[in-house]
Amino acid sequence: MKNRFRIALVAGTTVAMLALVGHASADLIFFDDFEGGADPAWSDGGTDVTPVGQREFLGRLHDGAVSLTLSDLPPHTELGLSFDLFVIGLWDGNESPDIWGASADGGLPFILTTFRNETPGDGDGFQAYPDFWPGGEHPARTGASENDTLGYDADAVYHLSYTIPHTAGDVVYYFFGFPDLAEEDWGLDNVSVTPEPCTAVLIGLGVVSLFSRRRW
Ligand SMILES: [Ca+2]
Ligand SMILES: [Ca+2]
Ligand SMILES: [Ca+2]
Repeated sequence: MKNRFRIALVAGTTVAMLALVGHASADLIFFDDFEGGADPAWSDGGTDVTPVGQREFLGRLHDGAVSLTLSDLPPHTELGLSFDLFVIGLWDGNESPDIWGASADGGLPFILTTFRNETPGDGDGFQAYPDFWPGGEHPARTGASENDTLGYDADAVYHLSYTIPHTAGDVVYYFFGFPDLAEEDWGLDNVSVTPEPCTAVLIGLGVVSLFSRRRW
């Protein structure tokens, strides 16, 4: 009974510490809000400022890709990426299709989808997001965190987060879009990269080893 109690105590303490420390010390290794210009880690550092709110962002981009290269990453098993995607202009979703995606290290895209910016009632077309394209059929602007806040003819902001298995010391993220018309553009803002797990796992292991040592 004593041993069982001790094991339960160790497990409980470890889980609690993991939750606490893991939350507090997610070691952010990259953040760019593009205010004052883009970080040199971007392949194309051109920025623009939104007509409303004067938010500086990476773009405006049209057909093509931009990459983010990060080196000397701390030890990790997963990489978390989050960013705001600006969808600018009257994107047509599945109709064109107006495709947007992102991938890492030349692997398969972790997002490959379409966006549609028509206002509800303007036509009956769909966008694939939040699903992959082809496949999803959702109303325009589904999942957008902001609508028409940037000051363009039509715009939407999507806050996107993806975690991928990853162990290498370097990473190259690719962001690409292929809307077909000149007035359909996109941009990125508030891009962050976080390696997981962080130091929490090491601290958790330390707690376990401390308790087993006391037992002997
Ligand atoms: Ca910004
Ligand atoms: Ca269009
Ligand atoms: Ca289009």
